[in-house]
Amino acid sequence: MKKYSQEEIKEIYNTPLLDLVFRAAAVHRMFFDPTEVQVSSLLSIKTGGCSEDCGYCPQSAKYNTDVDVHKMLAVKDVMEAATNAKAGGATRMCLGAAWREVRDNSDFDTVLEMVRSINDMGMEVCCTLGMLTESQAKKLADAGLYAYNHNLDSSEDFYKKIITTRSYDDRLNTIENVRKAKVTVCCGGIIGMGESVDDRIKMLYNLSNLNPQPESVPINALVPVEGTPLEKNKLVSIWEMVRMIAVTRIVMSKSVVRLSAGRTQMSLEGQALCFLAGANSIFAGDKLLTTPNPDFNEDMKMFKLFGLKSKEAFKSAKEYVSERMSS
Ligand code: SAM
Ligand code: DTB
Ligand code: SF4
Repeated sequence: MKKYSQEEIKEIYNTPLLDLVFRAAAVHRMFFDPTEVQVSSLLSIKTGGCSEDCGYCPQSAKYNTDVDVHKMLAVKDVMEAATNAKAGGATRMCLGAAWREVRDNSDFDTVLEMVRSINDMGMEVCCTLGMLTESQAKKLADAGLYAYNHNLDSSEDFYKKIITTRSYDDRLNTIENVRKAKVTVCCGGIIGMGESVDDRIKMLYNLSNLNPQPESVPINALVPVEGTPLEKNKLVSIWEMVRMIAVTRIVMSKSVVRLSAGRTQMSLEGQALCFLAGANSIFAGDKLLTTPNPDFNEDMKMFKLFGLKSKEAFKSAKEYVSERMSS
């Protein structure tokens, strides 16, 4: 896999937009069927009251937002959500908890049970629970976890301006623990927080130089939420989103690139350009963790209009998890 320097990534980033999309679309076709989009469903299993101060996040206890704080959901409610998501064509169930880090307590045991049950249903399971130790990552792997989401979110310098309660190195450390447990890595970032183009380039450099590269890369457009420090941020322009997706596709050509938060702010035409530029995954369902997402039926109409289909996946996911368990 070619590794790009920061200068090279900058040069790619600054390519005239339509040339850039053309180039990214060509790379996309070398490694993927461009008609297939992997559909994930996202569920918040523990909402709000988080001790971190991530400036973008409505779930931080430091900000006064409209989010209803909720303790852990019951396993049966999560199973019901997973069953509905699978029936709708989702192949991955992503469970999010507003935790700074995982603690070895009964809530974690419940998460492990959720992971086991969803894996048994034949869906890929992804968790995003904050920081993890190596032994916690191993426990999740043994329960059948397919992927762990932990984003770098921005450059190291900009990160310090957005979050003070943990460091970039803490993030990298958790990613390393996930790797050691042989769970696949889902790691990306957000644009629209007030970062510079150089911050975006540095983030893409850091992501693409993880070894191995993350299997999936979510690109989120900030959803500005009232009560958070970034509530007044201007919505990110679709052209910046298309550019970001295209560069991500070129520098991490074998990774699944997820057009993540912010789709309710985008037109169909804008999303079409994102798919053309190499996005090949979305979150479906009318809610992300706490903020709205497009209606599921509208997304299916969009797929039909664009000639896209939900990727069947999982064949290899179940194999991957069982091979890992026996190795
Ligand atoms: N607590 C865990 C953590 O911080 O890793 C997991 C949940 S956290 C909500 C997962 C990711 O959601 C963040 O890393 C960030 O990229 C994204 N996110 C959170 N709030 C967002 C917002 N308002 N707009 C766009 N993306 C957001
Ligand atoms: C990611 O990168 N985006 C998703 C997922 N990983 C967990 C979360 C988006 C959250 C948007 C704000 C919210 O709904 O609370
Ligand atoms: Fe907590 Fe994660 Fe939100 Fe940060 S992004 S406040 S760690 S839930």
